[in-house]
Amino acid sequence: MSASRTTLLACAILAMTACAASVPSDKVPPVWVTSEGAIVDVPAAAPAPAPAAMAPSVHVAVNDKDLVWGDAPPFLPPGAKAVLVSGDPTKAGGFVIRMKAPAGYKIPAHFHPGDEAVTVLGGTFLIGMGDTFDTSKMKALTAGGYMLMPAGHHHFAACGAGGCYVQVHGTGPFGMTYLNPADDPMKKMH
Ligand SMILES: [Cu+2]
Repeated sequence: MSASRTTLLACAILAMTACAASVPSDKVPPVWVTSEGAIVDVPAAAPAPAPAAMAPSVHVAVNDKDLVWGDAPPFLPPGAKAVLVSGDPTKAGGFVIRMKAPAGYKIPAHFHPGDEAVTVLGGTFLIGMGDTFDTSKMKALTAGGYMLMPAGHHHFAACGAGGCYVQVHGTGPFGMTYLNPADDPMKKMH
């Protein structure tokens, strides 16, 4: 890491007023600091416009208590409740889902066509990577915890003590493929 990057990292961690003295504000490029403390430059150029095929965004501002819950979609094992907070997972574009399930709820090994991001809102969410469900390989995430599962990565999940309440976001179209077809709840329905 270069000296200037080290300075930027320190600036990002300290209060902004502490940085103003050492780095003129007009010389500090916009940066993000990652979860591991790395610096990511924010490009000066504007992002490319969204593809025309993408579903238009719709304004959402909702409190947790006002969400209307239903049974989770049938591609998830039964027992979970879910609500689509924004977007449409069946179309191109961003979506946000919330899901609640009781302690002991399990999702067998599977993968998705796009990245899957999970933010834990309550309880304990257990996540593991690999081709078969293995409790010993799982990490427990609690409220405020976050997980990003890259597209195509094999993983499995469960709810720990207190059940789990998670927010899932990603970019559609969303899909779910179970590594063992016998685990697919859609197939079990027929
Ligand atoms: Cu998943």
